[in-house]
Amino acid sequence: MGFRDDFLWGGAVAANQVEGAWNEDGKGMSVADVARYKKDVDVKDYKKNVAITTAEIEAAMAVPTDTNYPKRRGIDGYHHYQEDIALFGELGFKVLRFSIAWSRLFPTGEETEPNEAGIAYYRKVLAELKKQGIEPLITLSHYEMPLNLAVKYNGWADKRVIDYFVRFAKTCFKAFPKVKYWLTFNEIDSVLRHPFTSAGIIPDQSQNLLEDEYQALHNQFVASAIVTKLAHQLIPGSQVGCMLTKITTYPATPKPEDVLATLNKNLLNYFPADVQAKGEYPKLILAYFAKKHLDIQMTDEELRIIKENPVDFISFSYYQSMTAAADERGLEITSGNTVTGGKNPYLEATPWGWTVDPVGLRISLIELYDRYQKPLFVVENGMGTFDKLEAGKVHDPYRIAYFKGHLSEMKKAVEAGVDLLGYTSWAPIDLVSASTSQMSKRYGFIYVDLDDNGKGSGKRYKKDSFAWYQQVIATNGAEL
Ligand code: BGP
Repeated sequence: MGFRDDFLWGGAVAANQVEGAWNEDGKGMSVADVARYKKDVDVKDYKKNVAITTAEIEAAMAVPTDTNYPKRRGIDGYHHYQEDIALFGELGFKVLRFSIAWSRLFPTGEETEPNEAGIAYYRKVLAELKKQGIEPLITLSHYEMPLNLAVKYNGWADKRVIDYFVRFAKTCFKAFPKVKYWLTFNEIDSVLRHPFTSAGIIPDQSQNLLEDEYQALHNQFVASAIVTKLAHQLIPGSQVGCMLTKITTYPATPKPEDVLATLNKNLLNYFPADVQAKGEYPKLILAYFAKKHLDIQMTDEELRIIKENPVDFISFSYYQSMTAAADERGLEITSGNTVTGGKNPYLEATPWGWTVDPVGLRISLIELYDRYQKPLFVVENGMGTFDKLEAGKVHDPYRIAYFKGHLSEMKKAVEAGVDLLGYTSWAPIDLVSASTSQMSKRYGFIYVDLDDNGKGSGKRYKKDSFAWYQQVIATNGAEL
């Protein structure tokens, strides 16, 4: 028993990391457009890389160019979409996961009518995919809400943003009625890690940041449930998924306190998917809110909507595993109760310190399927590393080894009975890194000739891994 006959092999990208064209055809500024490439910050320092202040946002808004703001230019996918989709066709893709830039359709988020030029662009993308026989999987929100909503409302911390998002989603369902697969929020749990890019929360504007983060999450749960219902109504047969960051977490040692810390860490990691898949808040999370005096505004009506509209499938990203150990503050369900990031002596890591753990993917697939009993979709997995272009070639045996390992373990999970709809690698083409705004952290089977400062021809080259993945898809994963 291998992968199902209609297994959806493909790749995943996000508008803000690919498109560029940040101010073309009526697009408004998004939160991604103020993310800077920070030359002075250690590439491994994730927190510092994604941190932003009101002063930095204001300064960025005043900059009229894309200089030093790599997400404003991406890989110029906005103008290369035909060429890029043709390459995905050549790879044999069955599916392409991509996102729609909310600020292309609603420049400030508050308009009552969409920007037609934005809709026209995605219609062209969809037509191109159709030509190549590639099914679209659309993420509605992938780290790029209109900047205006962040500045004016402190993003998703404010319930009014729910209505703006619903208007955007409804516009998409009406404009693109043939699209069957949808995801609501990319890595929804990431609100707790990088509240600005994920939910438009500007930390120095929050009185109580933790409360705002959980309020934003709740508001996204409500929005997700409303648009799940809408998708089902407007596009019969459509399938809507949630999307979580899956970092397989092991106890740092068999010490019971470390095992307990791991359990608590996992409860917290899983809870957004619990709400979206089971339609209810886990009781332990509600107890945690009460204990921490987090006053999250949730109405009975909202809880009813969440209950009545669970997602159809569970999707997730998987890059790495980590270890958890108890710290001196004691053991309770909070993101601050564990020490993660400790070195796992059994695993190697990428230059960015991301552990390479194929078995961890199998563990996560089994854990998730057992927990939710719903179809799964791996919508991100890949290796971000340095590549070298020499005489038009990139030899990347390390990337082939990474994928080989992960796909072999994924296959074993399927053979164990996990219902898996598909797999989209992150990312089939080099793009701007979400956490560091770098180009040099490369993921693709296709090399893009641009450096961290935006210099280069922008030309696309097939890496050695291109032919390897092509073969995987052609044999439906029989040859890895
Ligand atoms: C996920 C995001 C992606 C992506 C990926 C790799 O968290 O959904 O947008 O970029 O991680 O991360 P990075 O680009 O920081 O290497």
